[in-house]
Amino acid sequence: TKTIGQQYQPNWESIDSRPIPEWFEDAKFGIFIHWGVYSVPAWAPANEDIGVYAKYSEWYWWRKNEDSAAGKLFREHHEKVYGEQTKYQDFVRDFNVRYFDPEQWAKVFKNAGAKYIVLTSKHHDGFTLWPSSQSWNWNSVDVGPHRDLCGDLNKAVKDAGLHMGFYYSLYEWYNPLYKTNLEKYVDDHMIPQMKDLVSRYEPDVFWTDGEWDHASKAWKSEEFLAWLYNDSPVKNTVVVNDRWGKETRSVHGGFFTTEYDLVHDQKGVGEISRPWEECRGIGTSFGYNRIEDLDNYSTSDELIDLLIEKVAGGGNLLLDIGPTADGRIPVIMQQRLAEIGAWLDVNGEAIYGTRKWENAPNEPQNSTVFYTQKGNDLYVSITDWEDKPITIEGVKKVTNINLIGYSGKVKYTYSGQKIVITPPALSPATNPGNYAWVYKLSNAISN
Ligand code: FUL
Repeated sequence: TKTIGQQYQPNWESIDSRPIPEWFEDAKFGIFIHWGVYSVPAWAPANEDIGVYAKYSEWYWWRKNEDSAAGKLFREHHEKVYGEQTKYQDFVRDFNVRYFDPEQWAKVFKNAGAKYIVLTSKHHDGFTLWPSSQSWNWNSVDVGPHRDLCGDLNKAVKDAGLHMGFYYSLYEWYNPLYKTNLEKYVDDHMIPQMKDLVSRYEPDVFWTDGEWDHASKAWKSEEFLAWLYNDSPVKNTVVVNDRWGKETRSVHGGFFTTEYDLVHDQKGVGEISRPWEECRGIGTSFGYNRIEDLDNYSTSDELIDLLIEKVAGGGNLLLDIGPTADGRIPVIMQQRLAEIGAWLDVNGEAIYGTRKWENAPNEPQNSTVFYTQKGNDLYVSITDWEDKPITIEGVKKVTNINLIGYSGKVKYTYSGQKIVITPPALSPATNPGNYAWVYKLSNAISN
């Protein structure tokens, strides 16, 4: 079997044999950031019945030119607010990031309990958040903020002790070279940009996207990954996803991705055998959408349950935030992150460094009981408190059961590999927290 740090060949068989650095599976919770020129109009028809993708505000430029029901809504909005003459490129003037404070952002992320960050270095509009010489006059140093946003956040996030990563879109909607000469685009634009990003900022996650127009051969993904794994400064730590060509999702690359629970492949999430990661926004968009209100946002309770559910299924959660064009993380997003962090402060041991419990029963869709394991210990997370007994089957005679954060004793019975827990009567003074509760079953698992 292969180990990290050995030589890989530029073909999928070899690339796929590289183990995914363990830090990623242990991390469980990351924060995704969609931030760019689209944060200026910051709009999508969140409340229309138009499907998941048409509610993404970062697609503004494309949608406004699209001949579709969603396109019509974007156009109407654009013409009404900005006038037909206003071009998407004009928005860059207002992408001023005036209040962007990378240390404050990093503090928010750290307090949220996130272990890694993924920032859009370049979305499908081609605008780069670093001074890319391949993206002359369409990057955040030449125009708009006049700041190296990738560099500034990279430093703050790493100083806070978190892993830093970049999202990078392979394709660009309106780059003339992309349309007319794909090979030249890949050789002279895309690959140099990717190598530049990796060499400058040494990210631990390289999260590609926008791969669907072409097969991985055309993108030269295998060559790039061989370079990344053999010769780059992050060859021992870097983790990548599965978006490397129209045939690669849930098939090739590093961890598999789902997005608002959608899987872009032939197999489906149930059969996923590699580490995987679900990404989604707190609301219906990745980029900031100014028309979303409280009804569009998931509650802290829902987000904590989502994290528990994904981790119990063996996955990570990459929860997205959309900062504003003037560089602020909307306070409601900060509040959600803070509550997740407060819950993790108490219950994090049931999340970080755990793995899916292989003996977990097939619970129904609406189950409120979730399992993770670490060593010989089993964690049972309850997303809705109920006073009735909880039965867990297929376990050894445990040495102890406790409710994390609660100092009282937990009563249980054991017989025939079956444990029945009687939930303690919690009072406001003894309740360890809100939203979800975790029983730790010490030595419930035999190896
Ligand atoms: C998608 C993109 O098209 C969305 O805009 C977003 O970046 C999401 C994470 O990936 O495929």
